[in-house]
Amino acid sequence: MGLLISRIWSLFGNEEHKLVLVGLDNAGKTTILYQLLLGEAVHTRPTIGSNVEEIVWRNLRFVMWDLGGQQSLRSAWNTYYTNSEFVIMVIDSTDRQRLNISREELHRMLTYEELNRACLLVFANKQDAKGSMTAAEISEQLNLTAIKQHPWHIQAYYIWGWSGLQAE
Ligand SMILES: Nc1nc2c(ncn2[C@@H]2O[C@H](COP(=O)(O)OP(=O)(O)O)[C@@H](O)[C@H]2O)c(=O)[nH]1
Ligand SMILES: [Mg+2]
Repeated sequence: MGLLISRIWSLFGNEEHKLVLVGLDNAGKTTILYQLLLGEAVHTRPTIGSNVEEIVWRNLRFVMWDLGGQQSLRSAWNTYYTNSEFVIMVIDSTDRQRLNISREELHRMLTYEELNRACLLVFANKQDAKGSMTAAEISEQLNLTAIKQHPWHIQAYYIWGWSGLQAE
């Protein structure tokens, strides 16, 4: 399903790779991650912070958190960014009200030096839900075209769509 996902899978080797998985609460992060990892993942430190999880699968280390959480925690999140090669942002495509929060957090995150070399993958999730925004709308709302320093891709997605996407 597109270049970025292929690049994620091409990371397999002996070295460990770090990915950051973010999105507002209820966006679908946990669901997507567990689907991708087929239940084989291991939680290493489930309570790094109240809403930060670290999940290891083979040689991939995902640090996952809910955006829009406590401000105090957020300031410490950049310490988890170091050497991350991918930022995966999950958007609930039905959640129009809070899209601006995701936009602000995304652009703020990408200014961190620790993420200089990171590629960005945005999942426009819940495409099956009634009234969901299209990936194009979300791309515009998130102002993705303003991102020049990072390769990025937005993927229309929903949880039951995985088998189809895999076949691509
Ligand atoms: N309709 C629909 N619901 C989804 C989809 N993905 C996740 N959900 C639901 O959204 C809710 C939040 O998912 P969760 O993975 O816990 O979100 P998180 O807070 O970002 O980790 C759950 O009830 C999921 O079943 C999707 O593609 N379509
Ligand atoms: Mg979750």
